[in-house]
Amino acid sequence: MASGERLSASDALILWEQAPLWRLGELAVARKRAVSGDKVFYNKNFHIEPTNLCVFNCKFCSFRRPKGSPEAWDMSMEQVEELVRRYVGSGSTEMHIVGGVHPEHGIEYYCDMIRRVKAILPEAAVKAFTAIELSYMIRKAGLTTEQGLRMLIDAGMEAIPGGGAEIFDEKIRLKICPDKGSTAEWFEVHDTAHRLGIKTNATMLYGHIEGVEHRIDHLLRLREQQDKTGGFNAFIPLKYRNFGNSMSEIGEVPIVDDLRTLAMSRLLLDNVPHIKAYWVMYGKQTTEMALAFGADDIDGTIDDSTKIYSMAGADDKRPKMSVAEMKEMVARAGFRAVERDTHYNEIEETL
Ligand code: V47
Repeated sequence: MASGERLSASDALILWEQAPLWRLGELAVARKRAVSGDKVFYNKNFHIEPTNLCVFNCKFCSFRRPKGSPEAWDMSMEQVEELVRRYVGSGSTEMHIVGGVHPEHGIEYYCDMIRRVKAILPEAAVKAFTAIELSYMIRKAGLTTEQGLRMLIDAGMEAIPGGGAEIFDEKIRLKICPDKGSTAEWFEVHDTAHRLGIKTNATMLYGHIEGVEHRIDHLLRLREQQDKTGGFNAFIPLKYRNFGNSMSEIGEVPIVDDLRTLAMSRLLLDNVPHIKAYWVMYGKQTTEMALAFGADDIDGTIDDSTKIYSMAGADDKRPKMSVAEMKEMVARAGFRAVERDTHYNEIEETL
């Protein structure tokens, strides 16, 4: 590493398991500084989660409800529009649309949804649908991945979030989400999007039954993809939260494991510019610490618009963070908060 060589799987394992925590932080922050200096990015965003009905039944998921459950929801198009109207004039630059994989809706429905939300808030980018949702709607329509993505892009989709990656190792994936779209499908969607000029994010669900070697394998598969297409904007490690799902007997990993995972993500993914500490999932205190371990993005204002993590046991039941609060957090960690849009263009502060 000191010689500028890329980390191999075996070196990464040694570093991950044996390096002192402070040293990992030091190495990761040095890498972060080389990429983004003293900046830590945030955005003004909100989520739309149109439904928690889902054709898949992932064991780690606390969000899904079966049809007929009193806790299931399935928003109408009018309800989606009503939600978006609340943000007119708010300065939001991103709408993050993700939900369950609905059994009935087709790709036309999702194109219509994108067109309608864009008509209400044209200044906000649509970052929409995990690769698993995309793959399902595109296959259902009998289209190739390229044809399907082109339709959604024409409707106004500008970026793709990182969800659905879970863990790429096929054996572990089969145990935690046996009926979900495969690793190959996830890569097929991201690879095609990159080739069409659409930037995407990538995630990794860690801290359940996988080992460090599976996390390294996951990160190296992403590094290889990034070498080919360069289309990943950000990587987001997602800590498994154990409330209210069918793997609840598995405990949650300690915070030091989160910090090592963040630092190792920064060091292994030497070709991915941004490492995001998603504050909704970590909670605010761990997110502040994450900035000492190579993260340069904390995600956004959220405005109490996502339920995936509160339903899985995250501390904030109604997650929202003001710009002032984000700036204070970043300053306490010794960095400078910079507002960005979905494409990481910096947004100048208006006084
Ligand atoms: O794919 C579900 C994860 C993801 C649990 O791209 C869980 O900017 C932990 O991908 N414990 C969806 N994680 C969320 C996601 C995301 C979030 C924020 C920003 C971006 C981005 C992407 O949530 C799922 C799954 O990996 N998840 N259940 C759970 N119990």
